[in-house]
Amino acid sequence: MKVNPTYQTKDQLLELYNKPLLELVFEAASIHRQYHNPREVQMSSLLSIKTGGCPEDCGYCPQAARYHTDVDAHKLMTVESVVEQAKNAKANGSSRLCMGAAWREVRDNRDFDNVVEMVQEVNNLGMEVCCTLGMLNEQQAQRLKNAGLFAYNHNLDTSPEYYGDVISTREYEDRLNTIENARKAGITVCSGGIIGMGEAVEDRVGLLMSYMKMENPPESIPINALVAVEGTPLEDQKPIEQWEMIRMVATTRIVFPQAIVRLSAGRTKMNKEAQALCFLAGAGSIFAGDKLLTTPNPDFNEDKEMFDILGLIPKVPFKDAEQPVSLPDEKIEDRKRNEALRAKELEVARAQAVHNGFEPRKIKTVDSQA
Ligand code: SAM
Ligand code: DTB
Ligand code: SF4
Repeated sequence: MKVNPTYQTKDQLLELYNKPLLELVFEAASIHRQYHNPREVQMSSLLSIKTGGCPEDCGYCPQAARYHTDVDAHKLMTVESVVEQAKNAKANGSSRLCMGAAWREVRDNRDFDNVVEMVQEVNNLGMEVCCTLGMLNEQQAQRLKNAGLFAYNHNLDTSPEYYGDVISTREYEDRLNTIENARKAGITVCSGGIIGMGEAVEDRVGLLMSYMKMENPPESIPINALVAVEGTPLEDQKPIEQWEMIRMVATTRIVFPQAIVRLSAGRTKMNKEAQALCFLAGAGSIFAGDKLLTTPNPDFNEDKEMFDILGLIPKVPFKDAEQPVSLPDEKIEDRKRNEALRAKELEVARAQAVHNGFEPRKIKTVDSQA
């Protein structure tokens, strides 16, 4: 049961969201137990592989170039450093790595080739690989799929009605298209939203309605509480009540019984008791590690203590679907062949030069000049 047939209209969803809290949590917990092991919670790590300097105007985002925040723009990380970070995350118990790039959209350039290589390498470590790179077309999605991508994250963020109050540089429809492209390539979809941006409860359930209308709703639905960052248009938003996060998690769980509901950004403002209610109400995952993409998150030890207190166990990778196979990527293989060829040519030219009596050129170092 991908969508719960009991709740079909916006009014029914509103009524559900506003139910007496413990009734709502009880209903969510009952459904959660039918489809999931309630002790298992996936630990997923986030890694910002390309930080800051984004041309978009998402009102919540510290990485938008136009807002004056503490986030500096960086180049894309190297494949080697991503692999190192992935190994650390795995050693700390994470079974999934979500790589985020502050891009409006994916472009077919060397950076994307490197992301494809990152996906191959991290998948070969035995972790579920998720990417969130902005908009992407069908061919790009297919390339990521072939590399072994398990999930693509692209959030609708809020209802279609409230969306325009938060973002103007890309349409709701664009987001739906990107989700569709990932879906067509056979990648699982991770898509959710943010609460606490000044929206009404109608917008929170409006977001869920958007997913209900899909032929295939997302396998993974992250629920974020706004992290209000200084310098962004939403910097003055008051933190939402923890009860709202519990209600949103519970409502999402009831409406999409099979999806993994992710208790995402905003946990530094939540106590363990409120998080416990979220797990009871069906949250099946957290982001682990002391940083989300650019903002703070509880550290590993804090979460380990919480797991111990609540009797939770980290979920192993690929419990719900098979591990994708990483196939060789034509473009990367071509480049590697060309590089090897050029290196060989250089070697031959050097050997020829030595054979003809030319000394290989000595490079002066600062020391030898002294
Ligand atoms: N640039 C890509 C995009 O927008 O699709 C990927 C990265 S973007 C940071 C991924 C998601 O993080 C956003 O869609 C939003 O839901 C979430 N996010 C960003 N800033 C946030 C904040 N301050 N508080 C809560 N969630 C946030
Ligand atoms: C999602 O829904 N939340 C994560 C992940 N998907 C990419 C991102 C949260 C980012 C919070 C703000 C920051 O750290 O920059
Ligand atoms: Fe750019 Fe993504 Fe941030 Fe929007 S959410 S400004 S697209 S990095």
